[in-house]
Amino acid sequence: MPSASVQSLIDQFHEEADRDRPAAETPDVGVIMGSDSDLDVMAGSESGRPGAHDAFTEHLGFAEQTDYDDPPAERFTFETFVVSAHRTPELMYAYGETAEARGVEVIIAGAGGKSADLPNMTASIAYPLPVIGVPVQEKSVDSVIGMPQGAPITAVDAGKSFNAALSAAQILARDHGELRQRLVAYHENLQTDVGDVSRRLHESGTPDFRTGRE
Ligand code: AIR
Repeated sequence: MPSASVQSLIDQFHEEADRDRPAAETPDVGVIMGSDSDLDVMAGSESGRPGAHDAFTEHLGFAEQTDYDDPPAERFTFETFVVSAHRTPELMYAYGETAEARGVEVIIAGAGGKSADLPNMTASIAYPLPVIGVPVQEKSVDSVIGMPQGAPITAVDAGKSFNAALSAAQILARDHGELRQRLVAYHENLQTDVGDVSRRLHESGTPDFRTGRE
């Protein structure tokens, strides 16, 4: 039996699935993770690597939707939940089952450990919605990507939730030209960064360049 707090989330997902909200008001991407201990990898950490949250909010102009009745003004949004395949299987089922009806177009699912089953199970439950799996640790890779024939999942390398956000935006961009433009602009900035750093390295010489980075 789900606990009261889990049941209230399950009920909310079903209520939202029954509503007929305009696409601009529903979350376009669902980000779920097995535990809030996955947050530094899934969202990004201030001291470490950036993650999906950073890619969405800092590079792609998305906003996080935290209240279905008060959606952000931004056209593209994502929602974030902790959903554990093993601790809360009913919640995982309800999330995957209602995602499409709630307006979600692509799910990013991350889990760590050796039994990282949230991405692969969600891919099966939410099918035909695309699911991008994020192995939170190196040891989670086999568990995330090891799907039987006929049960697809798309996945990124261990820890690369940033790329999962870009992939989700690529999927959405097939129907949304403005997102395509943002993806192209992001890539152009990447190129500029490499060009700038290359020139600085060359012109300062390795020792000075290295000192400048410290
Ligand atoms: N996990 C949580 N429920 C099922 C699984 N497989 C994963 C989480 C996290 C790891 O187990 O995704 O990476 C450890 O979770 P915790 O909550 O013990 O820190």
